[in-house]
Amino acid sequence: MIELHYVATANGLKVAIMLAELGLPYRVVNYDLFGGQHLTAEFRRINPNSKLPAIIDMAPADGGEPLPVFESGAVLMYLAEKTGRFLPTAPRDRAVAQQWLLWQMAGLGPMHGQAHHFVRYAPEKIDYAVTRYTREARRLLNVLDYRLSEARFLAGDEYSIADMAAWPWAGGAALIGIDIAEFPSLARWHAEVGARPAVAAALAGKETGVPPEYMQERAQLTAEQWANTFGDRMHAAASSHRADA
Ligand SMILES: N[C@@H](CCC(=O)N[C@@H](CS)C(=O)NCC(=O)O)C(=O)O
Repeated sequence: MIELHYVATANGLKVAIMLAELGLPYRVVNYDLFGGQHLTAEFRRINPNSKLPAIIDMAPADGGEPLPVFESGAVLMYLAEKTGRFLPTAPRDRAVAQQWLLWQMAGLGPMHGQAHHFVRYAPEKIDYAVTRYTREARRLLNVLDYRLSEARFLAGDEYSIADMAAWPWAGGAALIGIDIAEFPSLARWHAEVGARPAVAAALAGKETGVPPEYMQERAQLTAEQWANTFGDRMHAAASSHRADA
């Protein structure tokens, strides 16, 4: 049994997709990010970085105590290794899958994340930041389009955790004003992956589906919601282990 600590953002969806693909039994613990439910000492013991998603494997292969894993890319790799699925085994193919997974984690996700922040969440419109990050977001979609013009999936012929990681971020580009129809190979791949029953199930699931408040083009946050996600309360959680904090 896997416990999924979850919010239905792009990073959360990656793991919901993987769990649906695997058909493993899992239990979802949903968090209200804007309400600050992720800022507790209890959740910090699961993820010291106080971000979602994370999992706890209640029955790890070594038979030891429940194992928490955080960082969505590490969670995908952990589940792939646990089950022997969705990560190629041949060294060459595995290297290709891992490089695209890490490219998503280090590039596509963080840069699109900044674009979403400055386009959708920043209380003031800062032209330089909007331009800098939406241009970079578009550049990364071009990289994805190029790769998918030469291969069916990111790792090659096989659908893998690299696709699961990149897919929710590519789809979210609409919210920062980018239409992925501009990128023909990316759009072809996006439709093919999106048609997988597990992907549809993760997107629409009772506990994993995306609520409309996460889809707002321009988010309206109260001061308290702001403090919980981008402001003082979120920062204070990182030093909460020290008496002087
Ligand atoms: N690199 C991390 C990013 C996790 C992350 O930033 N999660 C967001 C939701 S997508 C979050 O928990 N935000 C809450 C906050 O920043 O307080 C991963 O891929 O797991």
